[in-house]
Amino acid sequence: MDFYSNPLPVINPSIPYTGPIPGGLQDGKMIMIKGRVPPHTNRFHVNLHCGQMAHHCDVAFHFNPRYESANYVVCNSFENRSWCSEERKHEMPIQRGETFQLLILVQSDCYKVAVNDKHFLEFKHRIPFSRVDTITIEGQVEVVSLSFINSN
Ligand code: 9QG
Repeated sequence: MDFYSNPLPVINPSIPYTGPIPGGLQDGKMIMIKGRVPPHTNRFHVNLHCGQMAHHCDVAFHFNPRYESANYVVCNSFENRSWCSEERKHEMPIQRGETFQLLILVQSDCYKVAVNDKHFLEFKHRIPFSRVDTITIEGQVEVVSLSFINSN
């Protein structure tokens, strides 16, 4: 991996954050988010969007930790202005009040998500990842850095 081919990370973005994914997505590309979840968070999400009008375009991947009576993670896509079928995982690797590192790895058939260097879930592509060009991070979360790591 060539260090110099990776764009500079986004440092301490204010949330909500919307910004471009430099170079778009390819098989092997990684998005790394380092941050902290405040002690009283309810939920936050990371969206990989197809287009820059964040709330008006398709979302290829919605990753949404929820802290309710039970803690769980919702994954979904948003297509033609509607949410599609949710995939829920009743496990929470990101604890309230703690720092975390979230890694989204693009593979040919799915997004693979690891938290704190441990594999957490996969989300099969419903929308071709070649359409994704924008990332949004919203909700009750603090982000220290957002990095894009190219596959070569
Ligand atoms: O609730 O579920 C994911 O399937 C919806 C939420 C929605 C998503 C969706 O309201 O929240 O998490 O844009 C939204 O409203 C997001 C933040 C059935």
